[in-house]
Amino acid sequence: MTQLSSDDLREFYSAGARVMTRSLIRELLKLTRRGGMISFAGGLPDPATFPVNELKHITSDILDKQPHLALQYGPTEGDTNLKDELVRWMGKDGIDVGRDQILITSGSQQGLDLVGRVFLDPGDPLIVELPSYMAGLQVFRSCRAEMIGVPQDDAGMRTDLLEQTLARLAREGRRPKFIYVVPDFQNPSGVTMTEERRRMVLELARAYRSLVVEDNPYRELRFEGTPVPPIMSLDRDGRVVYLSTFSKTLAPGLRIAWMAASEELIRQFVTAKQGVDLCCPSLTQAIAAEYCARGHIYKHLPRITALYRTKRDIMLRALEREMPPGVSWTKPEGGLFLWVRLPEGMDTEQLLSTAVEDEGVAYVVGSGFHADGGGKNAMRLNFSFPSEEHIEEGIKRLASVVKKHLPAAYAREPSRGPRSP
Ligand code: PMP
Ligand code: G9A
Repeated sequence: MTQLSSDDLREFYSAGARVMTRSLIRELLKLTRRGGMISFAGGLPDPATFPVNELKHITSDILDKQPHLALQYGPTEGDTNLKDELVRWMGKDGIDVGRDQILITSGSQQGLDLVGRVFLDPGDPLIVELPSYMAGLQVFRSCRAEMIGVPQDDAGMRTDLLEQTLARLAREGRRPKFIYVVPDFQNPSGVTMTEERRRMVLELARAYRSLVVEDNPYRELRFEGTPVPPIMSLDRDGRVVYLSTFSKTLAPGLRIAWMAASEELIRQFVTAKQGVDLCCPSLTQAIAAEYCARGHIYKHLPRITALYRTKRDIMLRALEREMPPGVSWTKPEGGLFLWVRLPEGMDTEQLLSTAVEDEGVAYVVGSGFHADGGGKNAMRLNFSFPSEEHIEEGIKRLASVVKKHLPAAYAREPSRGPRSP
Protein backbone atom coordinates (compact mmCIF):
# COMPACT_ATOMS: atom_id res chain seq x y z
CA MET A 1 0.00 0.00 0.00
CA THR A 2 1.38 3.45 -0.86
CA GLN A 3 1.66 5.95 1.91
CA LEU A 4 0.28 9.49 1.74
CA SER A 5 3.01 11.65 0.20
CA SER A 6 4.26 14.92 1.63
CA ASP A 7 2.22 16.76 -1.02
CA ASP A 8 -0.91 14.83 -0.02
CA LEU A 9 -0.29 15.64 3.64
CA ARG A 10 0.52 19.30 3.15
CA GLU A 11 -3.14 20.24 2.75
CA PHE A 12 -3.77 18.92 6.27
CA TYR A 13 -1.04 20.99 7.86
CA SER A 14 -1.79 24.19 9.78
CA ALA A 15 -0.39 27.43 8.43
CA GLY A 16 2.09 27.36 11.34
CA ALA A 17 3.30 23.84 10.49
CA ARG A 18 3.83 24.84 6.87
CA VAL A 19 6.30 27.57 7.78
CA MET A 20 8.19 25.57 10.40
CA THR A 21 11.90 25.15 9.71
CA ARG A 22 14.10 22.33 10.90
CA SER A 23 16.91 23.17 13.29
CA LEU A 24 20.25 22.97 11.49
CA ILE A 25 21.83 22.22 14.85
CA ARG A 26 19.63 19.18 15.52
CA GLU A 27 20.26 17.89 11.97
CA LEU A 28 24.02 18.36 12.34
CA LEU A 29 23.86 16.55 15.65
CA LYS A 30 22.88 13.33 13.86
CA LEU A 31 25.73 13.78 11.40
CA THR A 32 28.33 14.45 14.05
CA ARG A 33 27.63 11.15 15.78
CA ARG A 34 29.60 9.61 12.87
CA GLY A 35 33.02 8.27 13.84
CA GLY A 36 36.04 10.49 13.19
CA MET A 37 34.00 13.68 13.09
CA ILE A 38 35.06 16.62 15.25
CA SER A 39 32.03 18.67 16.13
CA PHE A 40 32.05 22.33 17.05
CA ALA A 41 28.34 22.37 16.13
CA GLY A 42 25.95 21.51 18.99
CA GLY A 43 25.89 23.40 22.28
CA LEU A 44 26.46 20.24 24.29
CA PRO A 45 28.03 20.16 27.74
CA ASP A 46 31.13 18.01 28.20
CA PRO A 47 29.72 14.66 29.42
CA ALA A 48 32.71 14.40 31.78
CA THR A 49 30.98 17.14 33.83
CA PHE A 50 27.86 15.05 34.50
CA PRO A 51 27.88 14.34 38.24
CA VAL A 52 26.93 10.70 37.82
CA ASN A 53 27.69 9.47 41.35
CA GLU A 54 25.81 12.25 43.12
CA LEU A 55 22.85 11.76 40.78
CA LYS A 56 22.88 7.99 41.45
CA HIS A 57 22.75 8.53 45.21
CA ILE A 58 20.10 11.21 44.99
CA THR A 59 17.90 9.17 42.65
CA SER A 60 18.14 6.11 44.84
CA ASP A 61 17.27 8.15 47.98
CA ILE A 62 14.29 9.73 46.23
CA LEU A 63 12.98 6.37 45.06
CA ASP A 64 13.45 4.95 48.58
CA LYS A 65 11.83 7.82 50.44
CA GLN A 66 9.19 9.36 48.17
CA PRO A 67 8.32 7.08 45.22
CA HIS A 68 4.64 8.01 45.62
CA LEU A 69 5.57 11.61 44.67
CA ALA A 70 8.50 11.11 42.33
CA LEU A 71 6.67 8.66 40.06
CA GLN A 72 3.31 10.42 40.20
CA TYR A 73 1.90 13.35 38.15
CA GLY A 74 2.81 16.66 39.76
CA PRO A 75 1.38 20.19 39.67
CA THR A 76 1.78 22.01 36.34
CA GLU A 77 3.52 24.88 38.16
CA GLY A 78 6.27 22.51 39.27
CA ASP A 79 7.75 20.85 42.35
CA THR A 80 7.50 23.18 45.36
CA ASN A 81 10.89 22.18 46.76
CA LEU A 82 12.54 22.93 43.45
CA LYS A 83 10.79 26.29 43.17
CA ASP A 84 11.98 27.19 46.68
CA GLU A 85 15.55 26.33 45.70
CA LEU A 86 15.19 28.52 42.61
CA VAL A 87 13.87 31.46 44.64
CA ARG A 88 17.12 31.30 46.62
CA TRP A 89 19.22 30.69 43.51
CA MET A 90 17.88 33.72 41.65
CA GLY A 91 17.99 35.82 44.84
CA LYS A 92 21.81 35.73 44.73
CA ASP A 93 21.56 37.62 41.40
CA GLY A 94 19.16 40.23 42.77
CA ILE A 95 16.09 38.66 41.18
CA ASP A 96 13.50 38.99 43.90
CA VAL A 97 10.64 36.60 43.13
CA GLY A 98 8.31 34.42 45.16
CA ARG A 99 7.45 30.79 44.60
CA ASP A 100 4.31 31.73 42.61
CA GLN A 101 6.41 33.65 40.14
CA ILE A 102 8.15 30.50 38.90
CA LEU A 103 7.07 27.83 36.42
CA ILE A 104 9.19 24.71 35.88
CA THR A 105 9.49 23.82 32.18
CA SER A 106 10.79 20.91 30.11
CA GLY A 107 13.94 22.73 29.09
CA SER A 108 14.02 26.44 28.33
CA GLN A 109 13.03 25.44 24.85
CA GLN A 110 9.56 24.75 26.21
CA GLY A 111 9.67 28.14 27.93
CA LEU A 112 10.28 29.75 24.53
CA ASP A 113 7.42 27.76 23.05
CA LEU A 114 5.10 28.97 25.83
CA VAL A 115 6.24 32.55 25.22
CA GLY A 116 5.25 32.09 21.57
CA ARG A 117 1.87 30.55 22.45
CA VAL A 118 1.00 33.21 25.01
CA PHE A 119 2.18 36.35 23.21
CA LEU A 120 2.31 35.85 19.46
CA ASP A 121 -0.35 35.99 16.78
CA PRO A 122 0.49 35.73 13.08
CA GLY A 123 1.98 39.00 11.86
CA ASP A 124 2.87 40.29 15.34
CA PRO A 125 6.18 42.12 15.44
CA LEU A 126 8.88 41.19 17.94
CA ILE A 127 12.52 42.23 18.26
CA VAL A 128 15.40 39.77 18.10
CA GLU A 129 19.16 40.25 18.14
CA LEU A 130 21.25 39.83 14.99
CA PRO A 131 22.48 37.15 15.55
CA SER A 132 20.06 35.34 17.88
CA TYR A 133 19.44 31.84 19.30
CA MET A 134 18.43 29.66 16.37
CA ALA A 135 15.78 27.53 18.07
CA GLY A 136 14.20 30.69 19.52
CA LEU A 137 13.84 32.02 15.98
CA GLN A 138 12.41 28.62 15.03
CA VAL A 139 9.63 29.00 17.63
CA PHE A 140 8.77 32.58 16.70
CA ARG A 141 8.78 31.70 13.00
CA SER A 142 6.32 28.87 13.53
CA CYS A 143 4.01 31.40 15.25
CA ARG A 144 4.22 33.31 11.96
CA ALA A 145 5.32 36.40 13.86
CA GLU A 146 7.39 39.12 12.20
CA MET A 147 10.91 39.06 13.61
CA ILE A 148 12.69 42.38 13.38
CA GLY A 149 16.44 42.13 13.87
CA VAL A 150 18.59 44.64 15.74
CA PRO A 151 22.36 44.21 15.28
CA GLN A 152 24.74 43.45 18.11
CA ASP A 153 28.25 44.71 18.77
CA ASP A 154 30.67 43.63 21.47
CA ALA A 155 28.52 45.38 24.14
CA GLY A 156 25.38 43.43 23.16
CA MET A 157 22.27 44.60 21.30
CA ARG A 158 22.80 48.08 19.77
CA THR A 159 20.27 50.05 21.82
CA ASP A 160 20.63 53.13 19.60
CA LEU A 161 19.35 51.00 16.72
CA LEU A 162 16.73 49.41 18.98
CA GLU A 163 15.41 52.88 19.74
CA GLN A 164 15.28 53.78 16.05
CA THR A 165 13.44 50.54 15.29
CA LEU A 166 10.90 51.07 18.07
CA ALA A 167 10.34 54.67 16.95
CA ARG A 168 9.81 53.53 13.35
CA LEU A 169 7.32 50.88 14.41
CA ALA A 170 5.49 53.43 16.60
CA ARG A 171 5.18 55.77 13.59
CA GLU A 172 3.58 52.85 11.73
CA GLY A 173 1.16 52.38 14.63
CA ARG A 174 2.81 49.09 15.66
CA ARG A 175 4.65 47.90 18.72
CA PRO A 176 6.60 44.70 19.25
CA LYS A 177 5.12 42.19 21.64
CA PHE A 178 8.55 41.71 23.21
CA ILE A 179 12.30 42.17 22.86
CA TYR A 180 14.11 38.80 22.95
CA VAL A 181 17.65 38.87 24.32
CA VAL A 182 20.28 36.40 25.52
CA PRO A 183 22.36 38.87 27.56
CA ASP A 184 25.11 36.66 29.05
CA PHE A 185 27.66 34.92 26.77
CA GLN A 186 25.12 34.91 24.02
CA ASN A 187 24.27 31.91 21.92
CA PRO A 188 25.66 32.20 19.25
CA SER A 189 28.14 35.10 19.54
CA GLY A 190 29.48 34.68 23.10
CA VAL A 191 28.96 38.44 23.67
CA THR A 192 27.75 39.81 27.04
CA MET A 193 25.47 42.84 27.12
CA THR A 194 26.75 45.71 29.29
CA GLU A 195 24.74 46.94 32.28
CA GLU A 196 24.13 50.27 30.56
CA ARG A 197 22.59 48.52 27.56
CA ARG A 198 20.49 46.25 29.81
CA ARG A 199 19.07 49.32 31.55
CA MET A 200 18.43 50.89 28.16
CA VAL A 201 16.61 47.80 26.83
CA LEU A 202 14.33 47.91 29.87
CA GLU A 203 13.87 51.68 29.60
CA LEU A 204 12.95 51.43 25.92
CA ALA A 205 10.57 48.53 26.57
CA ARG A 206 8.86 50.72 29.16
CA ALA A 207 8.78 53.80 26.92
CA TYR A 208 7.34 51.85 23.98
CA ARG A 209 5.09 49.60 26.12
CA SER A 210 6.69 46.32 25.16
CA LEU A 211 7.96 43.35 27.21
CA VAL A 212 11.42 41.81 27.53
CA VAL A 213 12.13 38.09 27.25
CA GLU A 214 15.50 37.47 28.92
CA ASP A 215 16.80 34.00 28.04
CA ASN A 216 19.75 33.28 30.28
CA PRO A 217 21.07 29.69 30.22
CA TYR A 218 24.77 30.59 30.38
CA ARG A 219 24.89 33.12 33.24
CA GLU A 220 26.57 30.74 35.71
CA LEU A 221 29.33 29.83 33.26
CA ARG A 222 31.48 32.93 33.79
CA PHE A 223 35.24 32.38 33.37
CA GLU A 224 36.42 35.90 34.24
CA GLY A 225 35.29 39.49 34.74
CA THR A 226 32.44 40.86 36.86
CA PRO A 227 28.87 39.54 36.61
CA VAL A 228 26.40 42.01 35.09
CA PRO A 229 22.95 42.22 36.73
CA PRO A 230 20.20 40.29 34.95
CA ILE A 231 17.65 42.58 33.28
CA MET A 232 14.97 41.07 35.49
CA SER A 233 16.80 42.27 38.61
CA LEU A 234 16.44 45.85 37.31
CA ASP A 235 12.74 45.52 36.50
CA ARG A 236 10.18 47.15 38.81
CA ASP A 237 6.97 46.73 36.82
CA GLY A 238 6.77 43.02 35.91
CA ARG A 239 7.84 43.61 32.31
CA VAL A 240 10.46 40.86 32.09
CA VAL A 241 10.03 37.15 31.48
CA TYR A 242 13.19 35.35 32.62
CA LEU A 243 14.22 31.88 31.43
CA SER A 244 16.98 29.67 32.72
CA THR A 245 17.85 25.99 32.75
CA PHE A 246 19.84 23.19 34.37
CA SER A 247 20.87 21.98 30.90
CA LYS A 248 24.29 23.64 30.89
CA THR A 249 25.02 23.55 34.63
CA LEU A 250 23.87 20.03 35.51
CA ALA A 251 22.62 17.82 32.66
CA PRO A 252 20.37 18.50 29.66
CA GLY A 253 18.99 14.96 29.85
CA LEU A 254 17.03 15.92 32.96
CA ARG A 255 15.10 18.45 30.81
CA ILE A 256 14.54 20.74 33.77
CA ALA A 257 14.42 24.51 33.35
CA TRP A 258 12.29 27.38 34.62
CA MET A 259 10.59 30.67 33.82
CA ALA A 260 10.19 33.57 36.24
CA ALA A 261 7.74 36.40 35.68
CA SER A 262 4.90 38.26 37.43
CA GLU A 263 2.30 36.01 39.08
CA GLU A 264 -0.22 37.09 36.47
CA LEU A 265 2.02 36.05 33.57
CA ILE A 266 2.99 32.78 35.26
CA ARG A 267 -0.71 31.88 35.59
CA GLN A 268 -1.07 32.39 31.83
CA PHE A 269 2.01 30.29 31.05
CA VAL A 270 0.70 27.54 33.36
CA THR A 271 -2.58 27.46 31.43
CA ALA A 272 -0.67 27.20 28.16
CA LYS A 273 1.56 24.42 29.52
CA GLN A 274 -1.42 22.34 30.64
CA GLY A 275 -2.27 21.79 26.99
CA VAL A 276 1.30 20.81 26.15
CA ASP A 277 2.45 18.22 28.69
CA LEU A 278 0.39 18.59 31.90
CA CYS A 279 3.52 18.79 34.03
CA CYS A 280 7.30 18.26 33.94
CA PRO A 281 8.73 14.88 34.99
CA SER A 282 8.35 14.63 38.78
CA LEU A 283 11.43 12.43 39.12
CA THR A 284 13.91 14.78 37.44
CA GLN A 285 12.42 17.80 39.23
CA ALA A 286 12.99 16.05 42.56
CA ILE A 287 16.56 15.20 41.50
CA ALA A 288 17.32 18.80 40.55
CA ALA A 289 15.79 20.09 43.81
CA GLU A 290 17.87 17.69 45.89
CA TYR A 291 21.02 18.48 43.91
CA CYS A 292 20.59 22.11 44.93
CA ALA A 293 19.41 21.40 48.50
CA ARG A 294 22.51 19.27 49.20
CA GLY A 295 24.67 22.14 47.96
CA HIS A 296 26.24 20.08 45.15
CA ILE A 297 25.48 22.70 42.51
CA TYR A 298 27.61 25.30 44.30
CA LYS A 299 30.64 22.98 44.28
CA HIS A 300 29.97 21.76 40.76
CA LEU A 301 29.93 25.15 39.02
CA PRO A 302 33.55 26.16 39.68
CA ARG A 303 34.65 22.78 38.29
CA ILE A 304 32.70 23.23 35.05
CA THR A 305 33.78 26.81 34.53
CA ALA A 306 37.44 25.86 35.07
CA LEU A 307 37.14 23.14 32.43
CA TYR A 308 35.36 25.35 29.89
CA ARG A 309 37.79 28.23 30.50
CA THR A 310 40.67 25.92 29.61
CA LYS A 311 38.87 24.73 26.49
CA ARG A 312 38.04 28.29 25.41
CA ASP A 313 41.68 29.25 25.82
CA ILE A 314 42.83 26.28 23.76
CA MET A 315 40.39 27.24 21.01
CA LEU A 316 41.46 30.90 21.07
CA ARG A 317 45.14 29.96 20.87
CA ALA A 318 44.48 27.49 18.05
CA LEU A 319 42.53 30.12 16.08
CA GLU A 320 45.34 32.62 16.57
CA ARG A 321 47.88 30.08 15.37
CA GLU A 322 45.97 28.50 12.47
CA MET A 323 43.60 31.03 10.93
CA PRO A 324 44.75 33.11 7.98
CA PRO A 325 44.59 36.93 7.85
CA GLY A 326 41.11 38.39 7.34
CA VAL A 327 39.47 36.01 9.82
CA SER A 328 38.29 37.38 13.19
CA TRP A 329 36.49 36.00 16.24
CA THR A 330 34.94 37.00 19.56
CA LYS A 331 36.59 36.31 22.94
CA PRO A 332 33.73 35.34 25.26
CA GLU A 333 34.09 35.75 29.03
CA GLY A 334 32.02 32.62 29.59
CA GLY A 335 29.47 30.26 28.05
CA LEU A 336 29.96 27.63 25.39
CA PHE A 337 30.46 29.44 22.07
CA LEU A 338 32.51 31.81 20.07
CA TRP A 339 31.72 33.45 16.77
CA VAL A 340 34.06 33.49 13.80
CA ARG A 341 33.83 35.86 10.88
CA LEU A 342 35.44 35.13 7.52
CA PRO A 343 36.12 37.91 5.03
CA GLU A 344 33.02 39.47 3.41
CA GLY A 345 31.90 37.49 0.39
CA MET A 346 32.87 34.12 1.84
CA ASP A 347 29.94 31.80 2.53
CA THR A 348 30.16 29.37 5.45
CA GLU A 349 27.19 27.43 4.09
CA GLN A 350 29.17 26.62 0.93
CA LEU A 351 32.21 25.61 2.99
CA LEU A 352 30.23 23.32 5.29
CA SER A 353 30.08 20.31 3.00
CA THR A 354 33.87 20.45 2.39
CA ALA A 355 34.45 20.85 6.12
CA VAL A 356 32.20 17.91 7.02
CA GLU A 357 32.81 15.52 4.13
CA ASP A 358 36.50 16.13 3.37
CA GLU A 359 37.91 17.32 6.70
CA GLY A 360 35.53 15.76 9.23
CA VAL A 361 34.86 18.97 11.15
CA ALA A 362 31.45 20.58 11.76
CA TYR A 363 30.24 24.03 12.80
CA VAL A 364 26.94 25.89 12.58
CA VAL A 365 26.54 28.42 9.75
CA GLY A 366 25.99 32.04 10.78
CA SER A 367 22.90 32.60 8.61
CA GLY A 368 20.91 30.14 10.77
CA PHE A 369 21.10 32.68 13.60
CA HIS A 370 19.96 35.66 11.54
CA ALA A 371 16.29 36.55 11.23
CA ASP A 372 17.21 38.73 8.22
CA GLY A 373 19.19 36.07 6.28
CA GLY A 374 22.53 37.80 7.07
CA GLY A 375 25.59 36.28 8.73
CA LYS A 376 26.62 34.32 5.63
CA ASN A 377 30.33 34.79 6.29
CA ALA A 378 30.05 33.79 9.97
CA MET A 379 30.11 30.51 11.88
CA ARG A 380 29.46 29.48 15.48
CA LEU A 381 32.00 27.28 17.22
CA ASN A 382 31.27 25.35 20.41
CA PHE A 383 34.21 24.67 22.71
CA SER A 384 32.56 22.82 25.63
CA PHE A 385 31.91 19.47 23.96
CA PRO A 386 35.06 18.54 21.97
CA SER A 387 38.08 17.23 23.87
CA GLU A 388 41.15 19.45 24.16
CA GLU A 389 42.94 17.37 21.50
CA HIS A 390 39.94 17.61 19.19
CA ILE A 391 39.81 21.38 19.59
CA GLU A 392 43.43 21.66 18.43
CA GLU A 393 42.97 19.22 15.57
CA GLY A 394 39.52 20.55 14.55
CA ILE A 395 40.71 24.16 14.29
CA LYS A 396 43.62 22.99 12.14
CA ARG A 397 41.18 21.22 9.82
CA LEU A 398 38.81 24.19 9.75
CA ALA A 399 41.64 26.61 9.00
CA SER A 400 42.75 24.46 6.08
CA VAL A 401 39.22 24.62 4.59
CA VAL A 402 39.14 28.40 5.08
CA LYS A 403 42.61 28.85 3.55
CA LYS A 404 41.63 26.86 0.47
CA HIS A 405 38.70 29.20 -0.19
CA LEU A 406 40.17 32.51 0.95
CA PRO A 407 40.03 35.31 -1.64
CA ALA A 408 43.55 36.10 -2.88
CA ALA A 409 43.40 39.69 -1.50
CA TYR A 410 43.43 38.39 2.08
CA ALA A 411 46.58 36.36 1.72
CA ARG A 412 48.56 39.57 2.39
CA GLU A 413 46.31 41.43 4.83
CA PRO A 414 47.57 41.34 8.44
CA SER A 415 44.25 42.09 10.27
CA ARG A 416 43.00 39.20 12.34
CA GLY A 417 42.23 38.30 15.93
CA PRO A 418 39.48 38.85 18.52
CA ARG A 419 36.75 41.35 17.48
CA SER A 420 33.07 42.05 17.81
CA PRO A 421 30.35 39.92 16.14
N1 PMP B 1 17.91 29.25 25.02
C1 PMP B 1 19.19 29.34 24.63
C2 PMP B 1 19.78 30.67 24.36
C3 PMP B 1 19.94 28.16 24.48
O1 PMP B 1 21.20 28.27 24.05
C4 PMP B 1 19.35 26.91 24.72
C5 PMP B 1 20.10 25.62 24.55
N2 PMP B 1 21.07 25.58 23.63
C6 PMP B 1 18.01 26.90 25.13
C7 PMP B 1 17.33 28.09 25.27
C8 PMP B 1 17.29 25.61 25.40
O2 PMP B 1 17.88 24.85 26.39
P1 PMP B 1 17.14 23.68 27.14
O3 PMP B 1 15.84 23.43 26.46
O4 PMP B 1 18.05 22.52 27.09
O5 PMP B 1 16.93 24.19 28.54
O1 G9A C 1 19.65 21.34 20.29
C1 G9A C 1 20.45 21.03 21.15
O2 G9A C 1 20.98 19.91 21.20
C2 G9A C 1 20.80 22.00 22.24
C3 G9A C 1 21.87 22.90 21.77
C4 G9A C 1 21.58 24.11 21.30
C5 G9A C 1 22.58 24.86 20.51
O3 G9A C 1 23.50 24.25 19.99
O4 G9A C 1 22.42 26.08 20.38
